Amino acid sequence: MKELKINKNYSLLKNWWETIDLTNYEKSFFNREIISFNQQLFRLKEKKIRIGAYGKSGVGKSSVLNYLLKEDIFKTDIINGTTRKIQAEEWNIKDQTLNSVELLDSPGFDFCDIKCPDKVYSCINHSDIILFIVSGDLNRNELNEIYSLIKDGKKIIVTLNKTDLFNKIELKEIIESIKFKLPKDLNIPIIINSENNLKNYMTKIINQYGEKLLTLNSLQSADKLFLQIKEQRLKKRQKLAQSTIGKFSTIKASTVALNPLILFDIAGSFAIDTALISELSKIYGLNLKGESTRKIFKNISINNLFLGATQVGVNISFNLIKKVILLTAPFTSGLSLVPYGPIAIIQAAIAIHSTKILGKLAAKEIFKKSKASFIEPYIMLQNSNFNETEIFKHINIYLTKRNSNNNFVSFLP
Ligand SMILES: Nc1nc2c(ncn2[C@@H]2O[C@H](COP(=O)(O)OP(=O)(O)OP(=O)(O)O)[C@@H](O)[C@H]2O)c(=O)[nH]1
Ligand SMILES: [Mg+2]
Repeated sequence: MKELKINKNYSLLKNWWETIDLTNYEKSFFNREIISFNQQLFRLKEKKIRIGAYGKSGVGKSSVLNYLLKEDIFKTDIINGTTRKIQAEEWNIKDQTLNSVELLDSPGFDFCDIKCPDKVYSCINHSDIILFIVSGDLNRNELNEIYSLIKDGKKIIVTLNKTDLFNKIELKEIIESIKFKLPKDLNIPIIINSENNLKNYMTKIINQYGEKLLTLNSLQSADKLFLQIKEQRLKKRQKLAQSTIGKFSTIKASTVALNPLILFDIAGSFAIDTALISELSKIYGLNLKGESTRKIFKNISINNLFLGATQVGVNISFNLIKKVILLTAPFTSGLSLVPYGPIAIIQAAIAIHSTKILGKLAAKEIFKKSKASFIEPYIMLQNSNFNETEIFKHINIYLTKRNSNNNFVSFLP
């Protein structure tokens, strides 16, 4: 049964990824993220979980991993900055569902001589579990790093190393202080690295939840990448949509201004409005026609009656003035055209203004329609059953943060 679930998620994700259809520009722009995600997808397929060690220089990251491996694989030294780049090693533990466990060693985040600190963070950020290693109470920098990992929705296990340097009372105080500094609602585990404590804890977590942590992290990585791609696409479309709306408002303004004697041409203006909606829908990849554009138009008109009320009022009063001018024209023999100039200009201005509003609202409607049309990693993540234990609280944090940060409205015209 368990086997099936990871396979199913893998094929869903893979199929989704194939529908994204990246442009060459996107491929080069998101190159690093795409590589990382492909690796994540590969690890999901191979059922290979990744655990990354992260922390300050010299806290004993390499030593802790060697302790788990029961072998001195990673170089350790009393001098800070021993580890200069990310290194991986396989950890053989007995597990029924996962095929392998990969341990990742990293340079200290505070070590000033690393070539690409961003790359280290990003690499660690793609781990399914992060062992945040400390050798005493948390300082401000460590806390900042932990908080950004939390914000990124990562699963963190704080590991307290070098415990032999403290007596029992000191150790208790340190743990209390760390607990106090960490967010209470997340219940981040603090595990002491002594004897087989960490190894037993990690083995248990991996055996019980490894498969799920790997799957959820893959969905999360997909969602993060998708958000970035989506944002960039929306920004590009925003420019195109803005110029299209501009073009249509000019057309409308000129028809109104060219035809000043005809009272606001509702049929003509409706044709322009629906053509605009249809153009906008093409920009947002929906390609709406006939009935659907009319529906959007109707939705907007009904929803925004109040918003447009003042406009309608202005229109009516100008139309009245026009009517009066028209009626009086034969008697004044053309004199009535004198005050007509400014009215045409105002009407044109109203046409521009209302077309812009219509365009903006239509884009919002079209964007709403274009959203939930296929299986997205976000929907898969939301529908996953991860509420049952304390282990997956980071996913809830991720989903909450994601929804408050990404409404995309600011990227619409
Ligand atoms: N007393 C004590 N020393 C330790 C412990 N673990 C590691 N050390 C020592 O701490 C020093 C640094 O250990 P490393 O494992 O190289 O630390 P690191 O975090 O990988 O350091 P960088 O790679 O430089 O960032 C070494 O001299 C280790 O022998 C421990 O549990 N107790
Ligand atoms: Mg090291």
